[in-house]
Amino acid sequence: MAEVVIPSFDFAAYLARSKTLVESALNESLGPEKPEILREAMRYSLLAGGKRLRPILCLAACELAGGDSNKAIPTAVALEMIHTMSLIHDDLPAMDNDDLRRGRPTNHKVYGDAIAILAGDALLTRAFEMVALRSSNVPAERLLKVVGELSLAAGAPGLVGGQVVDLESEGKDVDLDTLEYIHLHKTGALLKACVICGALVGGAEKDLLEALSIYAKGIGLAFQIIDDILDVTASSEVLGKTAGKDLIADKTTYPKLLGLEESKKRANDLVSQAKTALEPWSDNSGPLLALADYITNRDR
Ligand code: GRG
Repeated sequence: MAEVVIPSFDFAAYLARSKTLVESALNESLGPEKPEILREAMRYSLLAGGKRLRPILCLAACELAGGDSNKAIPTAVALEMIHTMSLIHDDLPAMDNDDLRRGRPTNHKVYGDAIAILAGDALLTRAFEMVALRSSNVPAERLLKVVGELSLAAGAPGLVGGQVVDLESEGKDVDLDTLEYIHLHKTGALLKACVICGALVGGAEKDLLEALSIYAKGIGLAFQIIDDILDVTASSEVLGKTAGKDLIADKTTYPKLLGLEESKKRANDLVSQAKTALEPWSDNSGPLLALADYITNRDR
């Protein structure tokens, strides 16, 4: 009997294809904002590159739920808009005060603080417009749930809350629980929204949504641990943002609390737990499993 050969999943090709799709959707997503300076500032940061991990996670989760990922494109764009807004605001002098992002001068360095704040605000609100007004052929009750998830992820229960605790913790001794709180909110909440929103558009049932929440918690924390590690091991050129910022700002990080080796081990364990949660969907979870590995193996 002929041996059955299961084609292996070509992650590099998948990533390249998804990234091209996302870049083109992002490029088409803006306009015709007025005045021109606002449009320019929004485009400057949104189209500055980046790994596009969040929209790709959203599209992959939609497919895992059995949906057509084309219908999730407005939601995927919305997630990247919220992420980009958070980077613009995070870089402001009143927050992390950074000059370099995605390999370019930060938004406020080019457009000034006021326009940078407003460009972030416009991207945040545009994200909700993408879901509510620019999605097609997705049942309204699914879109309503997506809007709810995005609100939770961006607001006090997510990014904003995590950022406040992060800012308040600067220069203080922070324990592992607080560090985990910061990262689950500041970074993890949006990553969770990516897979949950994608799956909601795809029509996921409760069991898949629960599994994806566990998956997202694992990859969210692992992502941040790797971010902390790269801050001390990689160069600004490779990262496209200022390396060594955590040390300068006297921030508590995983490497500071656990050491580099233990931090790497913890990230790997979290990714394993994340992947285990998707075992019942093993026929179609290739992209999400590979994305989880990509998070721990990345160099930027
Ligand atoms: C105003 C609603 C509102 C929220 C803003 C400023 C803020 C609240 C939160 C900060 C959130 C933040 C910047 C978290 C860091 C997340 C992180 C690790 C970003 C880097 O993500 P990558 O590596 O970046 O995916 P690229 O550039 O590849 O997209």
